Amino acid sequence: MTAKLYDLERSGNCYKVRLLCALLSVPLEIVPVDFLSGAHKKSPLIDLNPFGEIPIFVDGDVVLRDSQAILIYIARKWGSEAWLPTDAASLARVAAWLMVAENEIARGPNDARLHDQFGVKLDVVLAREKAKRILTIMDAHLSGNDWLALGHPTIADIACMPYVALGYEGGVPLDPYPAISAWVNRIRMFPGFIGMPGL
Ligand SMILES: N[C@@H](CCC(=O)N[C@@H](CS)C(=O)NCC(=O)O)C(=O)O
Repeated sequence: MTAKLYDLERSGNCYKVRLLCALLSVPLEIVPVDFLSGAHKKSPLIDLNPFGEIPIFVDGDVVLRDSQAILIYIARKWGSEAWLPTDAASLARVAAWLMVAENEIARGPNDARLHDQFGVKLDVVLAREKAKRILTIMDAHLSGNDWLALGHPTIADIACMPYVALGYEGGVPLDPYPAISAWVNRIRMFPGFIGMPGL
């Protein structure tokens, strides 16, 4: 049975899932969600995810919310050990960057874009400050490393890339961060890479 993704085209969180599935050639049924009319806050979607958010991923009996959790599932089920290693230290290093996607990146460049592109009311000055803080750390890290967590690409790179690359839509362009720009370009070169609007 083909896995199903409840999706919004301009969502970086949904895009991460589409991207990993494309890279691993996992067939995916895309179910567009009428986000503007709040379909994700109503039945039947709210029954699948009481948090009222997308992406939602359904693979048979398995119903998952949260893009990072979904990447873990896809990598473990369809990917090689490389995308999500099982040894303790490597797994923890990948997890640490998944947390950055969920925290510093979500509250930095993602929030700035939500404000500018979707009119979400939030403190955009603070979001841009947070964005600059995490982008500075990432740029320094990527100056000496090709990939975020390990010496090869992992789901950490897939989880962190979209909102960093889309930051310019929230007034946080990548021009001051050459190592991040080079990393985004390396990801673009993956066989099977797909983009999304703005990226
Ligand atoms: N931690 C979740 C966040 C998901 C999320 O914020 N999704 C947005 C779309 S990109 C959403 O559905 N927002 C609905 C809302 O906040 O009301 C993930 O990584 O999937």
